[in-house]
This record gives sequence, C-alpha cells and structure tokens, in this order.
Amino acid sequence: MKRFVTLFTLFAGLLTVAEAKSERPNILFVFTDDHAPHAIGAYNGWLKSVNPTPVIDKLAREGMLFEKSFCSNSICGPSRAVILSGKHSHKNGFMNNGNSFDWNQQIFPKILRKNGYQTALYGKSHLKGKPQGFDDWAVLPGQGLYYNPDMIFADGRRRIDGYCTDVVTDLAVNWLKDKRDKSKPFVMMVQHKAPHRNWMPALRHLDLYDDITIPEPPTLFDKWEDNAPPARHQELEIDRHMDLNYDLFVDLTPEFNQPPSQKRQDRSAWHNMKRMSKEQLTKWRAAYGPKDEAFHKAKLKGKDLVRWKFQRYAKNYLRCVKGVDESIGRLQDTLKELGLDDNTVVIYSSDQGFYIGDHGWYDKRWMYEESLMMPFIVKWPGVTKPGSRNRNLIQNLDYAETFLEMAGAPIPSDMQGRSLVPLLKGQKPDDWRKGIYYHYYEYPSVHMVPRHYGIRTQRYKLMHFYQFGNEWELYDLKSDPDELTNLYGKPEHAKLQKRMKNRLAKLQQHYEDNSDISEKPDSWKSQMRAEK
Ligand code: SGN
Ligand code: CA
Repeated sequence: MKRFVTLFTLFAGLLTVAEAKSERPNILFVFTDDHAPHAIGAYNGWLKSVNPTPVIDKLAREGMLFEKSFCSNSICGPSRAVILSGKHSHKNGFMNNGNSFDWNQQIFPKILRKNGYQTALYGKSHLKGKPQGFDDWAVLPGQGLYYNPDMIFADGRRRIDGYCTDVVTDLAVNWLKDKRDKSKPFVMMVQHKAPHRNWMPALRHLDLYDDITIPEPPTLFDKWEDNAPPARHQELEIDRHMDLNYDLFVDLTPEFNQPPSQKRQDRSAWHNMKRMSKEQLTKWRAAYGPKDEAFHKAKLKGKDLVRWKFQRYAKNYLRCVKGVDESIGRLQDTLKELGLDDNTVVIYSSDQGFYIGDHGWYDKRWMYEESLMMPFIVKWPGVTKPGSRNRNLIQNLDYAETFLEMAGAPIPSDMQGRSLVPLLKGQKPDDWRKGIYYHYYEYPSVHMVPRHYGIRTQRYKLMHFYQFGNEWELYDLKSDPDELTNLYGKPEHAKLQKRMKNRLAKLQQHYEDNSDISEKPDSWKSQMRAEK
C-alpha cells in the first residue's frame, strides 16, 4: 500500500511538472521598428512576389497569423508604451515620441517577475530612462545606429562592433545560452531597430534585389484628391520629401558635408557612415558607387525620378527586413538547440505599419491602413493551429494581457485590452470588440501629420482631424481598400456616418479618452485656409 501511495505521489508529481511546463511557456517576442505587414510574404500584400520574409512566413505556417491587427497610435515610443502597460496613450502618459515614459507605472514584465518569470529586453526601447521590470537588458540610445552601435547596459554604455540587427540577436542568443536562470520560465523581448529610416542594410545584403524590379504600389502617384486637407499638407512624400542624400545615400561618403538644411545629421545615413570601419565603408562604396553612377547617367526627372527613388528605398527597406528575417531564424535555431522550442511561444510583431510608397509616401502616423496595421504572428506549440488565420480585430493594447494569461499571472482590471489567448486557442468569443480605437498626437513634428482619432470596424473607418477645423474622413474598406473615396458628408451615406460617429463616441467614453481635441490655431492652419 505504502509503495502504491509513493508511486501515486510520484506520478502526480510528474503530472504537475508536465502541466506546469505546458501551462507556463516561455515567450520570445521579436519586435521590429516600422515593418509593415504588406512587406511580409504571409500577409499576401503587393510585395509578396519578392519573397521578402521566408522565415516569418514559415512561422505563420506553423502558427496563427492575425489579419486584422492594429496599433492604437502609429508611432514608435507610444506603441511600445501601450504594449508594456496594456493601456491607451492617454492613460499610460506616453502620447508622442517627445515624452518620457514613467517606468514606475504598472507594466506586464514587473507582474511576470512577481509570478516567477525571468524577463529580458534587448534592442530598441525608445521610451527614455532606465528600463524597469527586466532582469537583464541592453537598449539602444534613442533610435540607435545601424553600424557599430552604442548600447546602454545596466552598468553603462559601450560600443559593440557589427551590424545592429546582428548585435541585438547576439545579445539575445548569449542570454538564452549562458545567462538565463534555467529553473524559471522567461519572456524575452528582442526589439530590432530595422527596418527604420534610414534603411541601412547589413553588408551581406547590399546587393540583394539588384537584379529585380520591386512591384510598385497601386497608389504610388496618389494625389489625395478626395481626402480632407491634411493628406495634402504632410511632409512624407517620396517625391518632395525623401532626400537623395539623407535617405538614399546617393553620393554619400563620410567626408561629404551635408547641406545646412539637413538638421537631423545625428541620425542620418551620413552619421552612420562616419561610424563605419574602413572595411565596412569599402564594401559599402563598392555596392553603392556603381548604382550612383548609373543614376547620374540616367538624368531622371518627374515620375521617372520618383520611380527610381521608390526602387532604391524599397530595396533598402527590404534588405533591412531580410536581416530581421534571418535574426528570427537564428533565435529559433537557438531555441531548438537548447531544447526550448516545444515550450516557447514565438511571436513576431512590429511597432506599427509603414508606407512603402503607398499613397506616394514613406513613414507612418496616419490612421490609414498601411500604417495602422501591425504584423502579429504567434506560434504557440500545441496551442495555435498550424497555418491558421484569425480575423478578429486586435490591437497592441492586448499584448500585455495576453502575455499575463499565457503565464498564468493575474490581469489587472485597469488594463484596457483583452487577452488574445482564447483566439489563439481557436475559440470564437461572441463578445469580441467590434471596433478599434485610435488616437495620434504628435503635431507639429517631423513629417507634419496632424493629430487625429478614429474608429475602425471590420468594414468601415471614420477619422477626425480636429486641429484645424472639423475635418472628417469615412471609408468603406470592403469596396475601397485603398481608401481613395471619402464618403464623409455624402447624403447617401448619412446614416452610416451617424452610426459610426456614435460608435466612435462610445469607444472614446469606454476608454476614457478626455484628451483636448479643441481646435488649435497654428501656422499650418492659416496655410490651409489660404489654400481653400
Ligand atoms: C525619426 C525619423 C522620422 C521618423 C521618426 C519617428 N527621422 O525622426 O522619419 O518618423 O524618427 O520614428 S530620422 O532621420 O531620424 O530617421 S519612430 O519609429 O521612432 O517613431
Ligand atoms: Ca516605429
């Protein structure tokens, strides 16, 4: 009898260990900067034919891809603050990149730590201040550099030679292999700078895509005729604002003196080049020198010049994406090597989407689809159905809650999102949200996108640009996925307009967004008035 009891206890104990193992998975969160879903093969966008992301595509084949995944404020720091806090910008206090994040507030890594998890963060943080809630961390100062970047560690700042995406991957791999406490489950956030402006690829990728023409987006020559005025007054056009030298490295050498108008030299490609070693520079010039020469010979003008700039930009962007794709491969190989792959959830996401020539633009900020969307792909072994695609409306607001539920930790009631775990398990909750809420605040600022807020449902989108009058846009995404026909103010859509306005007001109430949305006189406003 005694023997039986002992055996039984042993068996039960083993069960508990097994359960605990499957209940408390590790989480590897790979997060990039400005990687738009349509630059991922698995998302079936117009860039799919280029096959830009074989590794991420494989992750999607093995896990679940979220087709309707959105940010709540399409810019770097704010998106990251929403992820850590599970709260909209107006609640976590980080509304635009100029703010400093209050690290003393409740964030999911702190809760995970309290619940027995180990936490690590490597790469871009963009929230200023020393990260809290992480057992180990190393972050890039501000935007960081592509080549031989400085990194800030808990014990100080030092330069690490190499290409930024590789440097950050190395730190993560080393932690997995040598630094982590093997008795605890972990969450590791690997946050790459790539493919952020100025889109500088790794040396091994400088010639990638040289022999192909990247397909052009259907809206490359959009004139924003049906939009409210803000779309015509931005500063993010490939044609008028993307600089041949600052952004596209034409004729760029470290000796080159940038014209005084180029103020942000500290972040420019030029600054990165000054940082390169002789060997790195030699390879760089060998790749771009002949391309620049051919460009000069061609003497392009007008639309041809825009097309050339688009090619140069899109190729560099996709070359940076390639570096990221390889990093995910290396991280997954490491998990495998360490026998951790069966019990580690691998997630890929990026802080917001991006314009890759769509609407004639680069950058983000707007609530239009290309920058509103975020990639979100999850492989949770034994839980997510391989190759599944989810169409529920999800946001970065939901990530903290999701990580907490995965770890079996409590979800604080003041977090504003909802755990995605039921969706990952293939359930279809009837009461899932029917609309997402968005609010962007950074104006006036680089690229001059004014403040706006709005709602997006499965089919429609309503936006309000409130800083310079009552400008609204309303789109039917089913019949008009490129958002070219503004239905706002059209009598035949009056009912829809009213319904959407009500729903937007309700969402604003629900999330308690009492931000100041009064009109603000400023120079841009008078410029617009003059145009009218
Ligand atoms: C920098 C970039 C901008 C970009 C912002 C915000 N210029 O200012 O193009 O919109 O960051 O980007 S750069 O010359 O410094 O690259 S974010 O992703 O950090 O929000
Ligand atoms: Ca970003």
